[in-house]
Amino acid sequence: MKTVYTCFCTDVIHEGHLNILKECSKLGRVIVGCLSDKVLIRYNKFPTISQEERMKLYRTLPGVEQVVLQEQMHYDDVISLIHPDYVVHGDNWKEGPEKSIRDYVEKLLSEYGGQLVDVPYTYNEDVKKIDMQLREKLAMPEYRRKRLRQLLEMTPIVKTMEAHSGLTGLIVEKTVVEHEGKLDQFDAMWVSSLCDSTAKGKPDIELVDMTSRFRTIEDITEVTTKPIIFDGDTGGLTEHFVYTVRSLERLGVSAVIIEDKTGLKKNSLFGTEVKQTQATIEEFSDKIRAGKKAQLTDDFMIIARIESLILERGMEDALERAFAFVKAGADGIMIHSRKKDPAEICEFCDKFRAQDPKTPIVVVPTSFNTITEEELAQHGVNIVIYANQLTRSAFPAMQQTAMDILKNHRAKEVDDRLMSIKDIITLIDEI
Ligand code: SPV
Ligand code: MG
Repeated sequence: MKTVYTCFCTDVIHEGHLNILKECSKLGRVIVGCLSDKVLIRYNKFPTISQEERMKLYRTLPGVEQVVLQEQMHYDDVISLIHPDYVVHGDNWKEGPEKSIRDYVEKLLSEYGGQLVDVPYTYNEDVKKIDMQLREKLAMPEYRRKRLRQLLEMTPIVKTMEAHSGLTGLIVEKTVVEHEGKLDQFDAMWVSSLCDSTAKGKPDIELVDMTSRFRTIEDITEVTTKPIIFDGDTGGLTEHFVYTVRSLERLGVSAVIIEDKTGLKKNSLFGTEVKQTQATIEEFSDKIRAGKKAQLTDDFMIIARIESLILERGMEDALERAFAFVKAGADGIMIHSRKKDPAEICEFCDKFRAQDPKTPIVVVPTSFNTITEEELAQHGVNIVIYANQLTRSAFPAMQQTAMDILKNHRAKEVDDRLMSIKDIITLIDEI
């Protein structure tokens, strides 16, 4: 009897999966792989049920003899363990970013005479509807809100990219890259005060009011499913912050980060070039405590951002604040720096981790941009935020186009570097 292996990464079984199993059964005894959560979040969409529940589900399917956990995107683990005569997969992976995985599996199989079978992918209305229902489920506030905490359990580093509109939200949601044979994507979105304000042509001084910031969140949630970390600036007055917490929870936001400043807030990247005042430990701890008390769900996180390194108050001050804010109930700590050298961030993380092995650490490597995600994770960082790079890449491109059209008195000269009309009119999926 030949051994047949197929890998599933779905939460819901539809006709397409049953068809694959039928084809598998014709070839031999069927082993189904369940792609682990850790790999699934890089490869495909976020699971709505746990890997244990998925394994249980796959065991109930017709013709399935065994279910194993697949912990590598490349199939190395399962292929060396099972040595299947056949690997069966839908033919949709012959194109797009998944193609490199298909090619790799084919190579692995050819080393011992195994065979790859591509089954025609089942495209029909029912399959499309199930896919859409799953996406809609992930977009619901109760699913989206808890997803950040789930990610913190699943992955060593939550990769977060800024979004300030429906369109930038879509970029963070949909961008999947294939690099060195592996797929990758962002885990979460950062609704930056800097980029949200800049998109509205306003300075980053808490001038754009919460109603307007919530409107931005809604624009993003309407077209995406990934979790949102909201830049709450100073959190405003404590009496106002408690309402902000409730509103954010209701919108399905996963976390708010508030910074320990008081008075007129300026962007941290100005550092000491402008007047900025840090709140006292007591004042800020009170705000955290009030926010935590107001919060209604267990999912939501209030993350305390420490500005001591930005304001050159020293490492000891930063650490003292971090421990105090955790004691006041903060669910995470964000430490910021505007130095090019990541040394002070690493020193903070190492010293914090020596005393607190668990509380999530967030960093925003805008200035210290040479350090990699992996290196940050080695220092105990859990969430990395790319806070403004989409805005900073779009602005010069648009400005150059405006200048070139003015210079040439027509648009022909800029056309080659623009997205095609066909691509722009079909960019947004219609329901
Ligand atoms: C933002 O993105 O608005 C931030 C991060 O708060 S920073 O601009 O680096 O202060
Ligand atoms: Mg900000």
